[in-house]
Amino acid sequence: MRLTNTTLANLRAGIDRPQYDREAQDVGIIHLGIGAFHRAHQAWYTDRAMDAGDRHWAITGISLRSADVAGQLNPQNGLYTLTESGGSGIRTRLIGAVREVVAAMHNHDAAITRLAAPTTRIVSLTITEKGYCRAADGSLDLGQAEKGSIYPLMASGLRRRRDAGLPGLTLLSCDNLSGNGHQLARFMGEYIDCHDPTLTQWFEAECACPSTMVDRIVPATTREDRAAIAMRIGLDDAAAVMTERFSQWVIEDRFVGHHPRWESVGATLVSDVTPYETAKLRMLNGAHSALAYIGLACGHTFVHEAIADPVIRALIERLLLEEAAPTIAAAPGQNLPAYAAALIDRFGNPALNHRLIQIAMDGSQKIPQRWLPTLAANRSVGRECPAILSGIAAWVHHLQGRNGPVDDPQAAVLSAAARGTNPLDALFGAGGVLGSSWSPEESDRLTISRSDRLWGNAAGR
Ligand code: CS2
Repeated sequence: MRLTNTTLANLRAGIDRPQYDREAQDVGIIHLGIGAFHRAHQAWYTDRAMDAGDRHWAITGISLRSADVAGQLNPQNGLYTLTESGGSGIRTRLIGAVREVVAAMHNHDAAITRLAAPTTRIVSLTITEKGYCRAADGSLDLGQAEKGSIYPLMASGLRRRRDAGLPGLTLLSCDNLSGNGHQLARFMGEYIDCHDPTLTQWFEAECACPSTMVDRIVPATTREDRAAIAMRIGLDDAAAVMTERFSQWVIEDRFVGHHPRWESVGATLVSDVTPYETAKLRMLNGAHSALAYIGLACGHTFVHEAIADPVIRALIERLLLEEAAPTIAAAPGQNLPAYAAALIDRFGNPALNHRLIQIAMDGSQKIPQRWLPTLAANRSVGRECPAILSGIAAWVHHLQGRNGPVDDPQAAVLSAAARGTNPLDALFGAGGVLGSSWSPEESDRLTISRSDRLWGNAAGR
């Protein structure tokens, strides 16, 4: 029996559930890209904020590319369960914050209507790095932005609000980009400038794009997970999400109007997100990408297996403590060695079954913020980064197709670069695939041969 409003009475006792009246809540948030990560993170915070007494923050999800999530959630009246597993056991909560999912490719006007509704205050986004259509020089790739991206949709929604005399919106990026709010403001501004310059001034004056740091490891849900959840909750949940116990959300406090009281349920509002975001991108995500490529090359499948491999673990500890951490100006109270230790512990969580291949996708979109700033900062003080260089060597190996087909929006050009005579130049050199502005300089390219050996040691044993 499927989880819905009407079958809810059959949900097993002991499963936590929202106590507020779901139907009585206005939709205050439109979320673009309603995948597992949003459902395990921002929707979970919002659900608990409404449970704690805040009201009218129901979420309408908009899917841009696939109707799959609409097919999972709409027949369940937006209901789904979130299961957290870790050292201290397992717990499942029914999440009530999501009202509906609109598949924009089939129902464009309904999506615009939701953006332009008077109750809407916040548009949040988890569209992954590639969803922003960033060009190699850091500006908006206008050609990409035309092809089913968020920008035309957002511009239409904003225009309709302005024409109706409604207030502007807070656009809240929850993706792993450095300065995600600043980048979103820039890209949205560039799109509007090009397509509807009459909207520029209104957008700048009436909308805000705070930056956020989001952190929670959310593996893709598998068929086995769904079967286990059905046993646990007594109902079939096609939209079930699995995650770890840990969660963190640091938000720049710069909203247009109200926001949910996320801070009452564990989020932190700050004036500057940069130190948290830099630590997260360079340490957690930097280590994740290294684990993915080196781990796959060594024959591992899951993150917890790769981190249990002593050679890989030593490289990851080096990346965290000797390469990334020294490049980060910590905020008061931020303890980077403790953060590194906690990360090693989180990566070791065997309950997550987090696949390395999931992290390995879209390397061209991730590596620029995860590894290259660490390389550049170390280079400027004459320090080498053997662990990151091992990661780069293993990425090249991955791009050569040794772990199966490459899943990346730039797959064709990356694979050609990796199979050529000088992969590093083709990838990182001036005019290379990642763009010359992200290029590590000559010295790093020369030391790659050493990293090849290092990675070779890890792979060869
Ligand atoms: C991962 C992230 O898939 C990936 O690239 O590094 O999704 C990571 O799990 C999250 O950022 C954790 O907060």
